[in-house]
Amino acid sequence: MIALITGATSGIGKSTALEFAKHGYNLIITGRRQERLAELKSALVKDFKINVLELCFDVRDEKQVADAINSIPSDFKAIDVLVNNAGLAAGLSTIQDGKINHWEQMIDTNIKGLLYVTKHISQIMIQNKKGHIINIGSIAGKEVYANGNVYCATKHAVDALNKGMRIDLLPHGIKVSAVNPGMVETEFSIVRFDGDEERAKKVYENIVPLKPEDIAETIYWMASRPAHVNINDILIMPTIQANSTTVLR
Ligand code: NDP
Ligand code: 8X3
Repeated sequence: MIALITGATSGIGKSTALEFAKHGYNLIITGRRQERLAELKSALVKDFKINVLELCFDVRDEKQVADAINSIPSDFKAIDVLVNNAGLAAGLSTIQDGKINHWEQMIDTNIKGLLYVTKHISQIMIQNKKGHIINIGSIAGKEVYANGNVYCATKHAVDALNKGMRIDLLPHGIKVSAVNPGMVETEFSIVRFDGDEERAKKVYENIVPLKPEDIAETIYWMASRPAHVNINDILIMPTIQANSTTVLR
């Protein structure tokens, strides 16, 4: 079995790579940070004796996506699972004060990047007559919170695309699912606040957030249901979080 995981250099994607490796999957791991991909590859090969292909590319660049996917050798082409995980929030501010470059980064990564990868990989899955696409959305794709405007919009788009892809790929026997997490402690908030680690730390202060492993286990569980079962959508929250804004601290 083969899984391709985007954004495997950190957080949820990295934990998902470890979870699938634990269950014997061979992996295609992707991200922009080459060194991290190389480190993860050697750890996975050493610890789990699986085959790993690293593909270093930026999901925002359609040519890079196409070239990387076209370079996949035939022994890695029978992709069973695609985890569309690469994504980010950039900034947290009102619409009137939002930074255009933050908006473009989120739209280009979370929507367009996910689309580019999906287009190319779904074509391979259609040829193979099998596959499962698991999209990582968010509670931000189900609700909108103050200052979350554009990030929430991109995750609402992922929610819509998850539903749309499921319709389009139904005749080809390809499953489409989404995992929508609440707060997960990863590098997410460091990225959101442009590297401000102190501010990021405060997001998770005095709470027990989800761990990336919790999401990874859920993704693997979805992927390992019997052939006749598809989990369309899961919303998974830390126990201390009732919705986007109600958090017990
Ligand atoms: P991290 O910042 O820890 O990981 C993000 C991953 O995405 C990294 O591996 C990064 O790799 C990759 N990535 C980002 N931009 C690009 C790009 N342009 N091209 C290729 N890869 C990219 O955050 P998380 O693990 O938390 O985030 C993973 C997903 O989970 C995201 O879609 C996020 O929106 C979603 N999510 C996160 C939640 C949270 O609270 N943490 C809650 C709900 C959803 P690299 O930098 O090497 O390119
Ligand atoms: C990440 C969760 O609540 O910061 O998608 O938007 S939240």
